[in-house]
Amino acid sequence: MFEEAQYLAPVTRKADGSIEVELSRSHPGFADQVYRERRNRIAELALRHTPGEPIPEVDYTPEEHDVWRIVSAELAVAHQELAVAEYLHGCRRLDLPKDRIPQLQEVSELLEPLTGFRYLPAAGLVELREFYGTLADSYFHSTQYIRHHSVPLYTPEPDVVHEVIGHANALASDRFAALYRLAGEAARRVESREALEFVSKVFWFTLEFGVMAENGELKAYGAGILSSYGEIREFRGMDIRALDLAAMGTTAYDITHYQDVLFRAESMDHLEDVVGAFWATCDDESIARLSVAVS
Ligand code: TIH
Ligand code: FE2
Repeated sequence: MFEEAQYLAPVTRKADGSIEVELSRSHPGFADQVYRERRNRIAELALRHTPGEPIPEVDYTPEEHDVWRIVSAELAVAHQELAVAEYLHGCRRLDLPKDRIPQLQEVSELLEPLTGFRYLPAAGLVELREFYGTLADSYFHSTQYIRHHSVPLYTPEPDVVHEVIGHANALASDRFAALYRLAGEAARRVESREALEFVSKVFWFTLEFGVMAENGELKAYGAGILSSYGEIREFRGMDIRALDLAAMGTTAYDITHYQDVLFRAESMDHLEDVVGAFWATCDDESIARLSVAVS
């Protein structure tokens, strides 16, 4: 939840102190009063959370648990065929519930002994520097609501399916967790807004939407592909380009539809050597040089 932030529904406090999530007219839940009420309550919970305290529990409805059950079963099948081995390794280690939405506190407690990562609830937009910076401390800001039941295949809005099935399974792998941390360290190191955006775009085209060659086949490791059973069935037909820092850091993308440009790493080692090393060492100057190379 970060670049995605630009799509997130704004959260406002009304005069009477209550919290309102402003869904846009085009949101599938816009006309659904019950869903809107849920979103307001869940945002309120996140705002009440104090770091260090357990993450407040959401009393998900049977209908919401159904969405998780259906989506997670579909995705588990797709993952066997289309996800990279390192992600599947994370799935086996984390072993998420399939029949109900797990509480973020529970996800956090499953994850911490594996790689040290913990979850924090986010009511809405988390500022770029904050979202990435805290990755360096092994914290992942996560939304807690679930997508509207009318759009289980794909949502442009990050939800608990995306944050947990997409990201937590990756964060359960030591190798992916190390990459997330390096992205966080890079975000803390760079100073200019331009450099921070470059770092976040490299994250977008890798940990969010990255694909990888594996045994002669194209597999996905990006959380955004791995949480959408619409998109995961389509990514092999997209415009697949070679891994290229300058291109990833400067290519524009539209969050509201399937990503049509994807960058392919040749292996886990390749991803670590190029992107991991970039995040480990980049600064404003090196990023300015990379940006000039493509403009
Ligand atoms: N499109 C993803 C899904 O349907 O699970 C969610 C998001 C990924 C990245 C941004 S929003
Ligand atoms: Fe994400």
